[in-house]
Amino acid sequence: MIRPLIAPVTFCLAFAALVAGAVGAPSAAPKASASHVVSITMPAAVVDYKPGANLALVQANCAVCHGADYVYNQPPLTKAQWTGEVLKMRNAYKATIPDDAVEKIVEYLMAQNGKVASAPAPTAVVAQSATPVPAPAGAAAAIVQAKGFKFLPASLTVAAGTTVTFVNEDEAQHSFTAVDKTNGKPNFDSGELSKGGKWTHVFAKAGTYEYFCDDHAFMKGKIVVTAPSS
Ligand code: HEC
Ligand SMILES: [Cu+2]
Repeated sequence: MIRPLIAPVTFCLAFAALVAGAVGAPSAAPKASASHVVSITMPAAVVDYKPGANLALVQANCAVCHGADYVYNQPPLTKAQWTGEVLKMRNAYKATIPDDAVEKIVEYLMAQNGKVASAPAPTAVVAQSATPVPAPAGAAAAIVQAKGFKFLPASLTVAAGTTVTFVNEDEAQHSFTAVDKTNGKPNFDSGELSKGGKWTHVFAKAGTYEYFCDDHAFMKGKIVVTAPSS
């Protein structure tokens, strides 16, 4: 459903030509190859990221590999889908995006090309407005990782209504499993996730949810869900 573009191919060719030019330069005909290199510079006319909150983070983390057209050519995506895209860049394409940048980048992407989920949007269904609008409170997203046989962050506090994405970054399988102590039933359970596997859960009700890994009982974490502020 998501169509990639051909930009990376162009980029790779241009890059290869640049490298070839640079390698050739010292030995043979320096002047000729120098002008050759200039003629190969990448077209700067690719689509730019538009102004908005956290723009700098996006430029620093996303512009390395491809242009902003990748973002603007998508249909509007929901917050969960944008979070998935950013995590995919990291898991599948090895983008080095710091954990604390993911949520902010997703905020930016939502403001640029986001689809507000039609489900429980409490107050403002922020319609297409020219100026970027901060995501409505209550439709927030957060991420928890299983990494190095630990949950990161081990304790996460979110407002009710937040979608939490659980991601396994380890080679080993992990699960995110919470059991209701009063009746022994699962509060939530991601099931086994392999490396790169992710699972999302919407925390609708306030409360403290302690969870563990089914395979590694020493892995423990908790999600504290606070009542909606409205
Ligand atoms: C390490 C390189 C790299 C970085 C950094 C990177 N991407 Fe990508 N991105 C890719 C590759 C590779 C593709 C797939 C290209 C293809 O198939 O033509 C892609 C594709 C996409 C697509 C198209 C949909 C899809 O899933 O294929 C979107 C949207 C996207 N990237 C957004 C982003 C955003 C937002 C960031 C910054 C948070 C980012 N990318 C950072 C490498 C990267
Ligand atoms: Cu585990």
